[in-house]
Amino acid sequence: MSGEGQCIVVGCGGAGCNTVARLRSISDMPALTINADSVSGCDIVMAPEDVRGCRGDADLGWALASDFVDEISRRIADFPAVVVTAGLGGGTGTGAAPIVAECAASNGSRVVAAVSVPMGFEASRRRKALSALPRISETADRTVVLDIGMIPDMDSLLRADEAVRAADELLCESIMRISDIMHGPLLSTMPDRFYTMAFGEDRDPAKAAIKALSAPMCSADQAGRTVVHVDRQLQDDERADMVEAICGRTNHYPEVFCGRGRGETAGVMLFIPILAHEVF
Ligand SMILES: Nc1nc2c(ncn2[C@@H]2O[C@H](COP(=O)(O)OP(=O)(O)OP(=O)(O)O)[C@@H](O)[C@H]2O)c(=O)[nH]1
Ligand SMILES: [Mg+2]
Repeated sequence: MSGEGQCIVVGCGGAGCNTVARLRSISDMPALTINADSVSGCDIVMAPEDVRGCRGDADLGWALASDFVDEISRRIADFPAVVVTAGLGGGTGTGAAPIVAECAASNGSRVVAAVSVPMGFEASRRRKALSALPRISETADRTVVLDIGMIPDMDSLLRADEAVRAADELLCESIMRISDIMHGPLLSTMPDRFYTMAFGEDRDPAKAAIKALSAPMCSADQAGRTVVHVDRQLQDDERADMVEAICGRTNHYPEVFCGRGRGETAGVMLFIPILAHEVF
C-alpha cells in the first residue's frame, strides 16, 4: 500500500474494524484493520487460531499489539497522516489504538484519533473507555470523541445495535472529513486537543448546519472555534447564509471547509471543541 501524500485509517478491535468496513464500502481511502479475533478476516490478526478477542482485557490488547509494533509501523510508514479509530471500552481496540498512535507518531506522521465511548448502560465499559482516553490523546495530535450515549434520537432507539450502526455512520463521516482537513492546516484549524462531532443533512446547507447544531453533543454556547466541513462546494450566497446561521447560534465565526461533492444534499459536519474535564 503506497501512501504518498495520503491519509490512512487504522481500525482497531471489533468496532474499529466495522467502521473501516463501512468506510471501505463508500470510499477508496487506504485502510488497515487490526483485531485479536482469528475469524474476523482483518488485515493484522494479533491472535492464534481459535482466539476470539481479548474479552474486555485492555492490558492484553496492549500486550498483543506491542508484539506487532514493527508490522504496524511498516504498514503505515508511507502515510503522512493517520486516523486511528476504535470503540473504546473493550479489550482489543482500547489496548491497540494507543500503540497504533505511537507507531504513527514515531514515524513522524500526523495522528488523529477518532474514537467512540460506550453508552451509559455499558457502565463498566464506559469507565474503562474514559480511563483509556488519556493514553491515546497523549500521543495523538487531536482526538475526536463520539459519545454513543449522545447520539441524536437515542431515546427513540430501542436496540443497541441501531445505536452502534448510527455511531459507525457518524465515525465514517467524520473520518472522511478529517482526512480532507489533514492535508491542510489541521493543527491551526483545530487548535484544541479534543473535539466531538455533530452532523446534519439538508438541500440547504444553512438548514443542515442548524440540524447539526441541535444535536445533543453540540452545545451551541460552547461551540467556539467550530470547524465546519461541507461535503460539496458552496455558492457564495449559500456559504454566507450557512455562516450567518452558525454565527447566530454560536456567536463565533466558523472555519469552513468544502469537500468533494456527493449528491444534491449538503451534509454538514461540525467539529466542536470539548474540554478535557468534560470527557474524563
Ligand atoms: N462504532 C461501533 N461501535 C461498536 C461496534 N461494536 C461495539 N461497539 C462499541 O465499541 C465498544 C468496544 O467493543 P468492541 O470493539 O467489540 O471491543 P474490542 O475492541 O473488539 O475488544 P474485545 O472484543 O474485548 O477484545 C463497545 O462497548 C461498544 O460501545 C461497532 O460495530 N461499531
Ligand atoms: Mg472484539
